[in-house]
Amino acid sequence: MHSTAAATGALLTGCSLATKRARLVAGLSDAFQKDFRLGTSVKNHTLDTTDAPLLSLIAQEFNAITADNAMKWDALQPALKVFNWQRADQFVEFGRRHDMRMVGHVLVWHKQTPERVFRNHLDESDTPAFASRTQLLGRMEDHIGTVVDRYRADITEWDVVNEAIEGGKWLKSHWYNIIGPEYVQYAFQFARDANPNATLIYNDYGVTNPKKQDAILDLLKRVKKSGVKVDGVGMQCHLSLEDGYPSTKMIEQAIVRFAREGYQVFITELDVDVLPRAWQHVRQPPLQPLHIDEFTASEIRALDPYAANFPDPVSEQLGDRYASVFDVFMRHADKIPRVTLWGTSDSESWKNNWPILGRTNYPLLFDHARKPKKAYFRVLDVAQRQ
Ligand code: 9MR
Repeated sequence: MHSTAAATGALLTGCSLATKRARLVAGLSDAFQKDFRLGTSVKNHTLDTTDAPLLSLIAQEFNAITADNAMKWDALQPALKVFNWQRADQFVEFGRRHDMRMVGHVLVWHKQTPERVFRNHLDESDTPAFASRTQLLGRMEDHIGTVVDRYRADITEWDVVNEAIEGGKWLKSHWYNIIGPEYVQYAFQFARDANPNATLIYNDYGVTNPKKQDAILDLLKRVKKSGVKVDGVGMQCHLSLEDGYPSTKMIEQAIVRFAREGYQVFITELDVDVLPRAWQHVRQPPLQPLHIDEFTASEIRALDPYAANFPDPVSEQLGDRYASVFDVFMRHADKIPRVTLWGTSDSESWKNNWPILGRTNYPLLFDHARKPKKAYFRVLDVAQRQ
């Protein structure tokens, strides 16, 4: 099905870690075929420009895809009852052509949802009053029903609700404030009604924090009690090299805990930030990042240290980190149906622009020139050691 040329070329030229067996592997996802699906996210830009080399690399190396922005509310329903399917259709067409598992991301989130969704449309003032609970539930039902039904035959895994918990508490989003905590169970109910056979996931970041786990498990218990089934928990896994947080052990504990509670565990947005965290530089509120050019020369050296090149020792460290988390995923492959990276090549990563705009980051498995990195071969090595 896939052409083997690209990966074979990569393996032959890429790294001494490639074993003889590695040369026989068509792509990274093939190496994990017996363990879990290996996915990546696809950017709007990639779909808009039909970036053929990147799309063929994706088809070569991965067997699952998530649209990083094309299926968010603002993309699919920019104005009330006005749907725009163009990009999402392209995404699905690509997945279909390559027989990939397609993940719908995301039905209900507080971000990338037009403010008007939460407002009373009959109120024509500049700052219209909030929608009523009934109005908002109606819009949610309409959005979820329309979207899930349209892609019923192709999208069998949905991130239904994203990031409802902050720290150990409910995030006070418009969804929460207008509908109450039941908004989560309604979202799952509407998705289930629209596609009873789909795998429905609750997705969140920072889930290695035990307080956050408690809150997520409470949330899931509420949904279960209401008679609605949630199939899985999505652990985003945006990791950092700087302080090794969260530790591999914490990641493992989270996987084991969610699985013990009866949920499949999906690794949904894996990447490893190699730059200093720099959160202190985000303007708050409203979480506005500064551009790296706004800093002094010495600050730039500290905050964006690898702008010219990615030093070997750091590349090794990145490889170690990837190898250790994939070791854990392999040990728990019976609980994990899919591991998805949040992007393919370093140049497409959101981590180049967050929490500072315009830095040069190296969080993924393919470098800025789309060549496989040491980390790629370390991950491949984990697959082949078993
Ligand atoms: O990758 C997405 C990036 O292009 C967007 O600017 C960003 C804005 O909200 O969302 C990114 O994806 C997020 C995902 O949808 C949910 N988890 C966190 C991801 C990184 O911010």
